Amino acid sequence: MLGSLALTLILLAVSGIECDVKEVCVGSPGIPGTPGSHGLPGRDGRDGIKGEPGPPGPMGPPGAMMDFPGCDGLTGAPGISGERGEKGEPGERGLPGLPAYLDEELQTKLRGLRHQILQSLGVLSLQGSMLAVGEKVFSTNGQSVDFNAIRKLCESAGGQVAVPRSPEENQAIASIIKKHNTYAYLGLAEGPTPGDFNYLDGTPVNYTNWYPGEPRGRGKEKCVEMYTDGQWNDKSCLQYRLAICEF
Ligand code: MMA
Ligand code: CA
Repeated sequence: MLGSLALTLILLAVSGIECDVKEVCVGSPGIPGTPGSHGLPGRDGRDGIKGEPGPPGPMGPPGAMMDFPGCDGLTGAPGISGERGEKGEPGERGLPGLPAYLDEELQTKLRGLRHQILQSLGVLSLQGSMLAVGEKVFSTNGQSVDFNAIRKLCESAGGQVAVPRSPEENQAIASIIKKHNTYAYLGLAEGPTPGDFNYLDGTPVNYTNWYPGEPRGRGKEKCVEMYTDGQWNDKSCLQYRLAICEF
């Protein structure tokens, strides 16, 4: 007698229909079987990383072949540098250079410098910061201070207290004074003899423009001021007068 499951399978096979059929268990599972025996050992693993070098071994006994020294050891580290040596003799003289007028590079440099100087002079003149007369340039900072302060101011700027040595220079200084509507000290000082005036380097004055009757300080007025009309007066050095320098 065929069970209903077997009958179903037969019917399915005969009809040509294929499908999976799971076994359907209705009762409780049986007791698990006993575990199998251990398998065979696996293959060896890969080598481990290299260990630290061991400590040096003890020194060996003195060898029998003392006549044959071993090879040299490795070269030691370089020592610290020695002291600097004395300066050597100058080298041989080089070839003669070109005359300046044939040195194109030098001429180009000089043309550039000339251009820059002319630019600066143009700007300073236009701003009224300087007045050029021949080789000289006069300039004021607009401040009125005593004679010694003017001397220091001018020297610290690389110049000297302005002093006219010609009618043109006198007129130029006078124009600055008029513009500031004040008087200015000139770069002159009375020497030991009353009435004798010198430039600040000690050389005697060789151009003057005294106001009529001056100098009349008789040794008591050791400085010289310029009035707004350009005439000179000997005067105490402790007044406040316009600082005008020349360069
Ligand atoms: C002041 C002083 C002098 C100058 C006379 C001119 C009174 O003194 O400026 O230096 O010579 O005036 O009168
Ligand atoms: Ca005077």
